[in-house]
Amino acid sequence: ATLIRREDYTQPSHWIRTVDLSFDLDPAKTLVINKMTVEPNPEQPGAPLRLDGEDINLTRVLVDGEPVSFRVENQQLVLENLPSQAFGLEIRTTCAPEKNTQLSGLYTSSGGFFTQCEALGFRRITYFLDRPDVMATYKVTLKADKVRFPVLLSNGNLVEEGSLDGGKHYAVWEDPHPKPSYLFALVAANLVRREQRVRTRLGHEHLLQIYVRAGDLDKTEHAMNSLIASIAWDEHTYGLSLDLERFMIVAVSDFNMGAMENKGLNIFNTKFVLANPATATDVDFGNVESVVAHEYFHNWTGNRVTCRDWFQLSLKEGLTVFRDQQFSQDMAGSPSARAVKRIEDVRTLRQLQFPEDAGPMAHPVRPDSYLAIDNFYTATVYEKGAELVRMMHTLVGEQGFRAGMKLYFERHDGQAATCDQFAQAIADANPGSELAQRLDAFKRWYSQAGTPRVQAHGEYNAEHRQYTLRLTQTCPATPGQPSKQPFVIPVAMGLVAADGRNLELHLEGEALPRGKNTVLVLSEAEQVFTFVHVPAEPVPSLMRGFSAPVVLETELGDDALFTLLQHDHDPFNRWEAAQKLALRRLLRAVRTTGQTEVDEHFVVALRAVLRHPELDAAFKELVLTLPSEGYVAEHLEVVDPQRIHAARETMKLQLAHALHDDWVWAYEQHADNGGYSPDATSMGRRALANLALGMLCLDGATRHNPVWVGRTLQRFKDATNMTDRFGALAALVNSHAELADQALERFHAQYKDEALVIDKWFSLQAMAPEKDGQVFARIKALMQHPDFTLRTPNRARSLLMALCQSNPAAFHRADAAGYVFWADRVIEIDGINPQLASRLARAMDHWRRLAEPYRSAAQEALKRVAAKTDLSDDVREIITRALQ
Ligand code: HT7
Ligand code: ZN
Repeated sequence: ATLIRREDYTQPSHWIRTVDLSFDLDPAKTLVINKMTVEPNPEQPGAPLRLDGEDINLTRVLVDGEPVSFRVENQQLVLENLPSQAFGLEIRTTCAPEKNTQLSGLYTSSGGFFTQCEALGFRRITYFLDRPDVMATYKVTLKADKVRFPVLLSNGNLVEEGSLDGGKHYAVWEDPHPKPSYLFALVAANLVRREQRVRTRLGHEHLLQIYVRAGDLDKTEHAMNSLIASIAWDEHTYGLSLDLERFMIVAVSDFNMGAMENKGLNIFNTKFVLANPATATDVDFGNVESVVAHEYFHNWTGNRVTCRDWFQLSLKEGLTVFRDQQFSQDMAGSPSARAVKRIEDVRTLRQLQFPEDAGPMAHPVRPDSYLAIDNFYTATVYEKGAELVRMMHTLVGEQGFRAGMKLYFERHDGQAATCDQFAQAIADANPGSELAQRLDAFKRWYSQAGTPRVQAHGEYNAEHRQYTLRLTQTCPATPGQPSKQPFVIPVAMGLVAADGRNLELHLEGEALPRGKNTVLVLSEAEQVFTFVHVPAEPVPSLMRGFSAPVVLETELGDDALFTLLQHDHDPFNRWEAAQKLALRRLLRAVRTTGQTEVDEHFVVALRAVLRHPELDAAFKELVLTLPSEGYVAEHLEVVDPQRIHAARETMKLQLAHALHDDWVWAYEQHADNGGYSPDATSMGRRALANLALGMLCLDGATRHNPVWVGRTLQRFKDATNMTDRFGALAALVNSHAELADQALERFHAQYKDEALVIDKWFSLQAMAPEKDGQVFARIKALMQHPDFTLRTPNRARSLLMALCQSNPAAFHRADAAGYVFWADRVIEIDGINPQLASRLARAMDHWRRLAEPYRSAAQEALKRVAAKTDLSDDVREIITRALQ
């Protein structure tokens, strides 16, 4: 395995312009004939052609129809003395899809054939220049048994189909758009479809199709609606239209990630396409909407303009996440629902990306090197990458950003581009903007890893009615980057008076006030901003809407936070104030007695939010949900997962007691029993009702009061949709109520044939709050359940990721059993599916910050995995970094 470095990028020795691929599909032995037209790159005359290949058997190589000499070295087919002009190259190989448990390349799932080529899967299908800057047009012929594989799909347009001898049939597909190999796809399976013809604003007709297994057709309506909404949104928002006559989505149950944006033939993990009210929760509905949109938006940001090399991954992923977040906000509608979506996105960033930036896997949004690129499909590249785009948007404004996108496509449509070129286009379209003025400094966000800290210190001068805000920034060292240069940080902010007024913002030296909300740009290590005509000492509301991916270290006391919670115009900062108040109390408990004591002031403030006549239910649910154990850990130098768990569980229980009557009120007001609709308001009501039920059930179970536990079981039985049924089940399981086992059994029996629901059943049990080791014991027992398998990633994740990533108190055990279990599973899964194994391996990223005895035991487990000589590059890279 060799380390690949960004600075080593060179153009390919040759360009491949056309590809004519033919597949004779057989699960045991598929024959692939690949006929290419190849042009030498004039920049590298006479260079040999090195084609990538992995786990395939080479049977023939012809140049312009003639056999030639070749050699295979380091998984590359090397051809020398090639013609100096364009030539034809034909390569025949075979592969064994049914043996492909890695799910990269061509594999079988539920008896059908599917492909996954990003990032390096195409080389597992045929020898190729498997890199994103080599773009070709493809013609694909598929041959397969007609009965077993009645549906034959590939990218582009169907140009021919028919029957063949021996019970086979064939289909020929042509994709007119040049594309990199990672966007190639084929499907051959027994599927049914929902389809719809749509006419866009420009008057073009398109055929939209969603292919699923026969029993799943009734779960495709939401995905179809989401696709139609995405098409309309991209046309309306960015003037980007669908450039294909036919756009297909196919669902597959064995898939390493969420979905894949193959040109015109998106392949989806079933989890992110199938949803109906009876089997999917509101969260699932939201995920389907955003993943369908995400993959569709890639058609422009990723496919029409792709990445020059894999270091530029965030060019397509960060931008497309930003676009899907914008879309989901627009779909949510009201300002309050938009804020809820923003809070959820920030919560995800903090839960996944902040820890990544603070650990051994910290890397810039545009990484500098990798061993296995699959390890860099990270929260940093995706979620932090989206925050970078969002900051550009903030610095140039809505219209400026659209102009920047327009220029980006004018310049780079049909090309393989870089992150620098994207930022340049946005800046060039907005000359004079804060971004254009500081572009070089802004681009440090792409090259410097780590989460910057912003400290704010405010002083009010009553005599001069001035408020001075001193902002400073620092950034912790990350692997390979001991010191950092200042970042360009947009600080959206306002000033809130103690009586709740949001004040006019008038900066010293400026002729006019800026209104009640403005953006300061912090670009130095320290800057001072002076506000004039400030009538009374204000509370600063900083980083409104989370305007930059930083940690704001506030000096605000509880009273100031209570003021923001009550009065801030910015809903994000209202929520943030509540989080800070809870976090402060949790940290105090963890650092001292281990037990929280919630004070009356805090309870009163939460009650005021819960009972507020105007706030939305969804927002209330977010405010009343305590920071996660992982988020608390982020704020500690030495982490004792058991202490954090105890502190958070105690606080939850105290809030369950203290707000009992309020929870009853909230439940009764919001627990509708009417028809299901996946709109933001109804989802918010269900979320709050379920939170309230969880608290009431916890209170009841702890006090041995059967009333609410019994009502919860009844609700579980009577529920008319999965959100409510699962919410009630979760309330029983999470409170360790005696009735929980009975409900779990019933749930399993009811949904035994619904794989995605059974995944939920596993993960609910794996994520239950640990109590006396019962949860860990149950997870081990569930590994033996007849429905459990490590071969289907969704199922494996439902138990293992749930334990190792999402249930710190069950995982980090004083007897080290969690770590032993982790090491065994990483090794076992690595032999099946290295991508899945390396995701699980990351559960130990933060072992160095653990308190003893966890730290030493974790290190021992890591060393045991490292000692295996036959680890995949994927797992080796993660383990090596962790131990460095
Ligand atoms: N662009 C897609 C990435 C992806 C992927 C990467 C590695 C291995 C398997 C994979 N499946 C999909 C998904 C996306 O971001 O849209
Ligand atoms: Zn993507």
